[in-house]
Amino acid sequence: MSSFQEASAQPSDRILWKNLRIVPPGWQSGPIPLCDLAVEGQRIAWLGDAGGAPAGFQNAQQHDLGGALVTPGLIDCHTHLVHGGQRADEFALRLAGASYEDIARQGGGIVSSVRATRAADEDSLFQQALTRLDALRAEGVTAIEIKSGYGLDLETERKMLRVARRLGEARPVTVRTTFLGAHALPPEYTDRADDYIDLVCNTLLPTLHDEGLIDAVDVFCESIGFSLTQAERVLQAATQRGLAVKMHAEQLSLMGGAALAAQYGALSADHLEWLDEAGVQAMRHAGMVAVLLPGAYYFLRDTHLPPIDLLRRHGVPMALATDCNPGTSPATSLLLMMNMACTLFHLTVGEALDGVTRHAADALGCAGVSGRLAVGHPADFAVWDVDSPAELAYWMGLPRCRMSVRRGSIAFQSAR
Ligand code: DI6
Ligand code: FE
Repeated sequence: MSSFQEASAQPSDRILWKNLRIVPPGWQSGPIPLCDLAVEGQRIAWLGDAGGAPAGFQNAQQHDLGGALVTPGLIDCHTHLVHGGQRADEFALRLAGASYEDIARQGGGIVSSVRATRAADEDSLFQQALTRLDALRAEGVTAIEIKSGYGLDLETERKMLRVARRLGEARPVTVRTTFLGAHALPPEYTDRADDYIDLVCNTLLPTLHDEGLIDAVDVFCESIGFSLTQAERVLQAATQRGLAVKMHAEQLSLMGGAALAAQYGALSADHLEWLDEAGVQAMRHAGMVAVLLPGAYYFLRDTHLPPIDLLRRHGVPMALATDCNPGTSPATSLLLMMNMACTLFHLTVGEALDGVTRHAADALGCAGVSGRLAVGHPADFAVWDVDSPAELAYWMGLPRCRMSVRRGSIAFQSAR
């Protein structure tokens, strides 16, 4: 894998990518015309009919893609990629009948990952996360959001966010960090949730933001997480500092978190299995993205579907993400999430593809990523060894990504 770093160190100034077929947004069916794509530095400089590039690119370095399908680089817009250890034993307990909430209330669940994350040193956390990141990158991922939230104290939240930043330096991938201090109540604050929210708002958030470690702020608003009132305090503290906000909302019950997030101009509300029509409308009016996490739905054997038809009807864009985390979605395949979104949530292939490209970019506030292939946008794209875009959501595990390009340079190349 280290060869990619070398390959991407210096973007060649001008490159002409020839004979590709760019899957259009919202693809339904039908043939896709051949085109060429010219890159200058890190951005797309020209896009058009095969053979029609401006004279200035005719002598540029050229790569013939032989008619391959190309999509924007995939974007995983909701992950807990950095965490210590794993929770396979808890999975076994759930198979034997315990519920996720039971386990959380008995001191397992998120808090057991907090213990493991606190105990791990920074390099070990980095190595564990790097393995997961490389699995995602091998499927065309060029941008990823990474949350904190398994530290729940200053030192460990800082360690997690530093690891997230380091991952973005070690690999050619855009990393956006999200501070999720309000993920769970740390054991030392048992029965003192409001005091912990004080710590989050008055110490953790301002300190880590001043250290340049936070791009956005998230809250787990849930019966086993934080109340609406507590969540609102975190949103206030974040927006007062000009930080973008988002929320884990309506995953296990309808609490009104999505509507609250809308009042604060959130980028997204995520999970949303129990979202109602009022929440959908609030999200629409606030211009939010609905981030769907089919891996968690599947792994918890949930049966309560998110309101896909309401989201469609009200025009709320739907993004998809892995939610990669040790408790509810130990998933490192965004393509598998597309498959699950189609089979479990009844998304179309075009919706699933938009969900891991342009809508995922919007869920990140677009900062540095676009999820769209257009002139002036970052040259982030993935090249696929498939005949039809439907194959991207069809295979369950077959490696199909030939290569990815991020900011104009090759970021991943398959060994095939
Ligand atoms: N929702 C989730 O799906 C994860 N966090 C959250 O707020 C689960 C985290 C875990 O179980 O470790
Ligand atoms: Fe999550």
